[in-house]
Amino acid sequence: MTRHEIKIEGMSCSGCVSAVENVLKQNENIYEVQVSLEEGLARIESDLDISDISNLIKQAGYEPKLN
Ligand SMILES: [Cu+2]
Repeated sequence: MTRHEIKIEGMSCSGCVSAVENVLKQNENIYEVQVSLEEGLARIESDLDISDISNLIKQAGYEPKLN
């Protein structure tokens, strides 16, 4: 299990946070999700690759920013 911090663009309200959290929490290989609207940041504990997590965030309609 790895801890990831992923910057996310496009979140503007708590509904956006919920949308991102929900799509991530539905994945059985993601164990912990904390999304901060203020920081535009998701903190995730998961067995998934960062690219797989990014795709889930895109599916929710937001743009992950990888360094
Ligand atoms: Cu919103």
